[in-house]
Formats: sequence, C-alpha cells, structure tokens
Amino acid sequence: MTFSITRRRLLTGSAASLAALSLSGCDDVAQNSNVQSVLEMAERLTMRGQRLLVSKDTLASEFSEPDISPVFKPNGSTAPDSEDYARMMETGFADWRLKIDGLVERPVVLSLTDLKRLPSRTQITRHDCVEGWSAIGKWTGTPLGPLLQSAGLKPGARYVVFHCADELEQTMDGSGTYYESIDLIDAFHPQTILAYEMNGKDLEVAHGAPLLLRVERHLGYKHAKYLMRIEITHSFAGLWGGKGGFWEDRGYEWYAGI
Ligand SMILES: Nc1nc2c(c(=O)[nH]1)N[C@H]1C(S)=C(S)[C@@H](COP(=O)(O)O)O[C@H]1N2
Ligand SMILES: [Mo]
Repeated sequence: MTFSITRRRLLTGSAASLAALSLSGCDDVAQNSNVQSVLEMAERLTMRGQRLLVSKDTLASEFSEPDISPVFKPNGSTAPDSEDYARMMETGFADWRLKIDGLVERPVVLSLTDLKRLPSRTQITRHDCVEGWSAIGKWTGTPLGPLLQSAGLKPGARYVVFHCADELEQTMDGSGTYYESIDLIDAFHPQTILAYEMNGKDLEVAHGAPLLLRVERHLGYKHAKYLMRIEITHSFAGLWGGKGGFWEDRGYEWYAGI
C-alpha cells in the first residue's frame, strides 16, 4: 500500500471517526467537548499528523479467520491481584472507567459502554512475544488516534503512557505496576486500537479485560493489558524507572518494533 493512500485513509478515517465521536451521544466525551474547538484541534493535529506520519505508515500484516490460533497463551499477569479489580470483575466491569488525562485540553472519562459506542476496527494480527512464541488473534476496539483528538492534545504532548491495573512484580512503592508508553506516531497509526474483544468475544481476564492496547508493529510487551488510565506526557523520564515501561525499566528496548 502506498503512503498517500494510507495517509489519506487515516486522515479521512480520523475526520469521520471524529464526527461519529461527536454524534455518538457518549456522555463524557460530549460533555467535555465543544465541537468547534475539537474541529480546530483536529485541523492542527492533521498537520502535525501528516508530518509525523511520513515514512511511518507501514501496516502490520493482517490475516484471515482460518489463520486464528486455536490456542493463544496468556502471558505475564493473568489477573490483577487487587481488591478493586476483583470487585470490577464481579460486575462485568460496569464500574470500570478509563481516564485520559495529562497534556490534554479536555480530560476524558469513559465507561466500557462508552468505548463500545465509538467507531471500531477489527484486525487479525500476529502477536510476537520476546519469549519466543507467536500467536494470531482477532481484536476489536476503538482507534486510539480519534480519541486523543477529541481530548485535544496540548502543545508539548509527545508520549502516550498506559497505566495498568496489575502489579507484575510485588513491591512496596508500586514500581512493579505494569505500564507502557508509545509516541504519537504509533498512537495515530490506524492499527493502534483500544481493544475490548478478542476472537469475537469480550476480552477474557487472562488476556487483559476489560481493555488492552494493540499496537501492531511492536513486540508483545508493548500491548498493555488491564488499562486504567492513559496519560499524555512530554517525557517519561520521571515515571517509575524512567525508561517508559515495566519491561523497559528492566532492560528491554523502548522501541520494540518488529
Ligand atoms: N498489564 C500487563 N500487560 C501486559 C503484560 C503484563 O504482564 N501486564 N504482559 C505483556 C506480554 S510480555 C505479553 S507477551 C502480552 C501477553 O498477552 P496475552 O496474555 O494476551 O497472551 O501482554 C503484554 N501486556
Ligand atoms: Mo511477551
């Protein structure tokens, strides 16, 4: 696929999604956004997006239904070990909320129902774990880019940090909490979605319920499960180990491109 087609698809896709976002009746988004300023922000972002996307538009391979792996191994945390999470799980995540804050004009709070009302994308892709296994799965979720556009990025925004519900390593200070980060190029990539379904069903707890990041051109550990909060930042230097992710703080590469 050529750059211009991909770029146009992304940009028109974003505009369409943005319109749908404004019309979706999604309470929190609607409350937080003044349509005019959202559109102005979108325009500025489009320019910025074009600059950022040059030569960064490659799509990860997508597969078809028969390619889906019959077994997809859960890895890392398979259930966050907190009372809050257990409580949310019992009620089918009715009380769970995703927060989007940091360097945004309009912080957003979304329920799972809100997220499911937003425009969605389904993709069948291969997940590659550094531990040496791969599996193909089908994910459905809402593209991250339009959501960030609706929140409105402030000047200085550079990274998207994903805060998760699980502590993969038990520590006294919380530094074992799973987190990840990507730059705006990956955040606005058309295959970067916040996924709530896997293989046609609600995401299972072992695979990150209720919400997971799919960032298809990266290795497995970038795909943060159990999302609670998305924070837009200028830098991740001051956060936990300062390397931008749980595994990055333990020596893995921040840019885990495949
Ligand atoms: N919150 C959280 N996200 C995570 C992990 C984790 O332990 N906690 N493990 C990562 C790793 S190394 C991989 S390979 C995938 C595993 O996803 P799966 O459980 O759906 O196979 O999740 C990634 N995201
Ligand atoms: Mo992994």
